[in-house]
Amino acid sequence: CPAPLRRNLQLLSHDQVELAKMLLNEGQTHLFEHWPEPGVDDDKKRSFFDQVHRLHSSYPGGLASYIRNAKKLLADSRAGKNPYDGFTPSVPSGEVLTFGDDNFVSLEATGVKEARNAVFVLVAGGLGERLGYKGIKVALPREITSGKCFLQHYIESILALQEASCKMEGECHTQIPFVIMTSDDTNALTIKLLESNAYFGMEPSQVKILKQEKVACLADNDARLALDPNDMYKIQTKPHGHGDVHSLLYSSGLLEHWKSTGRKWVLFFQDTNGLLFNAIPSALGVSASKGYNVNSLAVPRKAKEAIGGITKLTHLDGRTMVINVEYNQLDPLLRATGHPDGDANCETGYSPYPGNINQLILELGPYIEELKKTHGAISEFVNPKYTDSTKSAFKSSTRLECMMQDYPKTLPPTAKVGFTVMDTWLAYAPVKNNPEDAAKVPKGNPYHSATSGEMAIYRANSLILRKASAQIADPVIDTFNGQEVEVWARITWSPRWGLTFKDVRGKVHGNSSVSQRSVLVINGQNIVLDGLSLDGALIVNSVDEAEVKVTGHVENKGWAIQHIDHKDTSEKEEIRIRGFKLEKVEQMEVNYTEPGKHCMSS
Ligand code: UGB
Repeated sequence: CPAPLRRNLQLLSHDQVELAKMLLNEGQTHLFEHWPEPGVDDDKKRSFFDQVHRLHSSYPGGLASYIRNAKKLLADSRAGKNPYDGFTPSVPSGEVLTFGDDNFVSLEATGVKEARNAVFVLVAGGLGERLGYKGIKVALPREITSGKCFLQHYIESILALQEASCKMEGECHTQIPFVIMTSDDTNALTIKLLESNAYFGMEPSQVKILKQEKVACLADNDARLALDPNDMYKIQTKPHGHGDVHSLLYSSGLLEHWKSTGRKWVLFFQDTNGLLFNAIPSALGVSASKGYNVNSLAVPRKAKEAIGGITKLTHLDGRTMVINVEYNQLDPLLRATGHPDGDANCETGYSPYPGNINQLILELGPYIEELKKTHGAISEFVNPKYTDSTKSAFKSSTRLECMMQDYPKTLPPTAKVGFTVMDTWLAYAPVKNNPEDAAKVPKGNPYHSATSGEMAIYRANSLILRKASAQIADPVIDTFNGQEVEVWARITWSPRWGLTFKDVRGKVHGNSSVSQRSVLVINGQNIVLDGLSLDGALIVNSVDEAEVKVTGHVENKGWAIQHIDHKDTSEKEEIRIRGFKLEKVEQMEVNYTEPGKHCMSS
């Protein structure tokens, strides 16, 4: 025991002394070397142990395990050990769905039926450093035509699934649980967003917030914990990654509770994919019909795109697994195993490895069994930035990280691990990159920006309506914030209107048309487009009990798209990162507040 600590022992409780012993056993003497005599900074010394206690209790196996894991991973990293040593990658086979065909429609029906046995988990602890947005990402408008934020859209989608699923099964009391994983960076703002919007219509008791703790930073190859340069009684911490969601769910006791209430599926999703719920019903249908313990959603991936590749890995000893290989590791792995071009597109123009969109559907029973063994610990990695090639010192402190999609790594070979590939236009349009970085994305690769994320929603809705045989005009090409995108009619609807393709098909008749400059907002469940010819802006709102037929020719000046620059600080940040805003010149807005049949004809 170093002398400065020994002199202060009287200040510490029994539990704190035990924590101190653990730290000393793990080579952390330096944490106490600067401690002054008792009487100086005593409160700070105690609060140091409060933090140590938090770091210890929030990591599976405690802080000693964290330090030991770190020592091993740092030694491997220094030795240049490849985490995929002994594994050969190959292209896996999975379910490939075609939007709108009979198989898709039937899987959607199965998925909606299963939804009442599901729970949803949103990982929203990331600050979105790549996007550079100051607020929380789930508060960003998904699109600015309706102005609804991502969180509102997710909640409305879950409620729409709940309602449709219960209706199918002839019951009305099931509430689909919704968990949001936050972090210190996002927790308060997420709660504020929910509370100030009455949980967007969800029962507050349906929503559970689980806050992930950061992990201790590591100062050197011996895994000595880094002290905060501004506070020598504080260990520096950084986020551990979205993989924390598994240990948090395990320690929360929620999994057992869900099991006891008949839940069967846990669906994980990320913070800013505005198209995701187009894919949920059919993907859940795949999980149920194939009996998958793990089902990852995937889309065709452009080589070098910053999304992981789903890969089959075969070890020299015969083991195989189908797993996400992260984007920064796929290229070196391929090069090291006889593919001199590395991560490259094949003749289809895409990488042969489907892109992981980090939407996972896990079967609850096997998930609980696995977590009983691992307590939710996920295989970790470390990514230190070394000062030079001797790899003996770091430029800045590092930490262990983990990813939620690495969950299958510990599963036995008997586990049924599959994946489902869908069209990108239907299922994936995340908002991750700031305008400057997006503008530098090589031509043909997705921007993953606020601009492309919003335009993708109009495109998807237009293509869905086209498939339902409405006549939707071709898009025009325009450039916003240096990104060339297709601009389709600004069509948006509430999730209860168009939850599945079958729903949309039943509400759109072939004789309806929408011009490219139009805006169409549909808010209500029983609204049917029948003989509508739209050239302008139309907003239709209705209560559930109303049945509204929308017909006739609607023409007005509509809403114009105005270019703005992302550097124009006179515009709000959530608007200028898109590079455009809407000038609402003229529109027709109709509200049906009374039950019964109505016909909207201009
Ligand atoms: N997140 C947390 O909740 N906590 C954390 O500590 C960190 C993040 P990023 P990333 O689909 O586009 C992932 O940063 O990690 C949340 C997959 O790894 O947006 O670079 C955060 O709030 C990759 O394989 O993504 O890449 C957000 O909701 C690929 O699938 C989510 O985790 C890629 O996403 C993802 O965080 C993708």
